[in-house]
Amino acid sequence: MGRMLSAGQVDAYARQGYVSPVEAFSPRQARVYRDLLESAEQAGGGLSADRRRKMHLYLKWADEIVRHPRVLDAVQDLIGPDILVFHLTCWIKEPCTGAFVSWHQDSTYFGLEPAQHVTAWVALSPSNEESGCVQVVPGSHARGQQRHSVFHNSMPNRSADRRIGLGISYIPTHCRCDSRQRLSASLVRGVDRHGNFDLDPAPVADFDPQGLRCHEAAMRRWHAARAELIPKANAAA
Ligand SMILES: O=C(O)CCC(=O)C(=O)O
Repeated sequence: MGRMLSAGQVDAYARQGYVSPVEAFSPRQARVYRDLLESAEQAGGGLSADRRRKMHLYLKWADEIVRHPRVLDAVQDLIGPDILVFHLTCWIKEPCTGAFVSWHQDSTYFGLEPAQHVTAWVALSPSNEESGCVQVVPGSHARGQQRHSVFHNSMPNRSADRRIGLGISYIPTHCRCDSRQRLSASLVRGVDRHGNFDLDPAPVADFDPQGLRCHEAAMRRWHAARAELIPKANAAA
């Protein structure tokens, strides 16, 4: 028995590459976070693609989610006590729209060594087949890096509500990124004894100027690293 996950769930994760569902907080709390997201969308005149990434660097409530004890307890059961947030994407699908995410492996873009990241997909609205939830090929995590069309995706949102989730990618501090571009990350639990990333500060308030500067700098580095890593991963596959 771990801090949050049962032995059976840890075992299922090792075999299948995912464990679901895990209750981090109540639907009422998820609604509070959703309202905060929607206020941020209004305040920012909509959120650009980059502002939907690593939003924990400039939105205090998003920082609260990435440090949520129940989320971190579940992640700790899988990757140990010293934990960084490597990346975050806010995945929004508007109601009754055709947008979908094609089959892919996050490791193509992440370049992590060892490839030990765990993504907590934290739902802020109902995520199910109708609304286009994430689908996973069980056991595909054990097949290494592939060139094409593997191993998770999500279909269009056919429901009447927005489908909103935060995909938070956590790594143990001993992971390093195989890009010349040095990246930043957020230490959310434990100690960083490895120094493989520059550590980002937590925001003091939503949209505070220091948080926004930190977010912009982190995204510049992220794009530079992606431009190196994607061709490299495809060439190696
Ligand atoms: O939320 C989605 O629809 C896709 C999520 C995803 O592909 C990911 O987290 O890598």
